Amino acid sequence: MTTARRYEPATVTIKKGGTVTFSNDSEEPHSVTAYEGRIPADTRYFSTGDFSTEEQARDNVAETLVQNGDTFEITLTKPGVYEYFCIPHESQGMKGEIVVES
Ligand SMILES: [Cu+2]
Repeated sequence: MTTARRYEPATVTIKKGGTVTFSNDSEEPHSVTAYEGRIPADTRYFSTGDFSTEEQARDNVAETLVQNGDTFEITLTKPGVYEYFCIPHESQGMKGEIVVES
């Protein structure tokens, strides 16, 4: 997560069972929040703040925020594409995706 309000890189490809670590290298807080309809079916929803639905995450923005210097890790076991966004900066295009290969 960068000062340009972007995830860098915006697309990451991993093998199933792999882990992605997000690091906030900017001065302002960001979230990593999955789009509920844009992750593989029958997959556990994820968002920073440990919310189980996108609506809950959006309703509790303050609890989703990752501060400067902090990290968030996610391990994904199901192949597919996982699209996510930053709640405060979604409208500015702060979005990314994780591609999990089988
Ligand atoms: Cu952000």
